[in-house]
Amino acid sequence: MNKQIITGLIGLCGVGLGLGAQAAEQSVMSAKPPMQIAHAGHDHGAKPNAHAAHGDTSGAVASDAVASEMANATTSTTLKVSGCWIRSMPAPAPSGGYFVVSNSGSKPLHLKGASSADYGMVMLHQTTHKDGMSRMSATHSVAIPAGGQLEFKPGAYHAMLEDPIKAHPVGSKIVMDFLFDNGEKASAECEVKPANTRTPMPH
Ligand SMILES: [Cu+2]
Repeated sequence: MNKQIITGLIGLCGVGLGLGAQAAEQSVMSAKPPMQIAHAGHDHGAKPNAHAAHGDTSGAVASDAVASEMANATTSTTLKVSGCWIRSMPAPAPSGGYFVVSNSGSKPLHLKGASSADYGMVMLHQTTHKDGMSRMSATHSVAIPAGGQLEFKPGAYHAMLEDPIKAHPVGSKIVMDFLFDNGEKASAECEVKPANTRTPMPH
């Protein structure tokens, strides 16, 4: 993973955005297969083969599994997704999706995945910061505390929306569905915002 690609990944995750990051993103997109994105986020050092095995489950296969489970899921009465927005990026660059998941139930639950009819693939990502570097990795289980909430935001957990079905101009609304490990789902309407949208500092 060379420095240019890592810079691009940071841009994808919304930590830093600019024309330079967008240009680097193009090199990420041409560096398929997508498992390289998941690979970038792992830091196990001495186990490259374990990375590859994990990466195989992180892309389109996992996305298909989410889609079929989503179809069978019932709409939750205790899990809600609010404040959803999507950072507009020109295709074929992936766009980041940010939102707050709240759980008014008495048990902690996990977000397993997300999907949208407007995108070919939606993945859950986590950005981590270590030794002055930001990395992102695919994740399939994000804990939502009982009676609490978790914010998906730039520089932290986020959704990555890939393969847009059509152009999504700034101001348009996109429906995203979210799948949880109790077999329930939630939907949110997400507003498309400009690429340079700034977010408040973590609080
Ligand atoms: Cu990401």
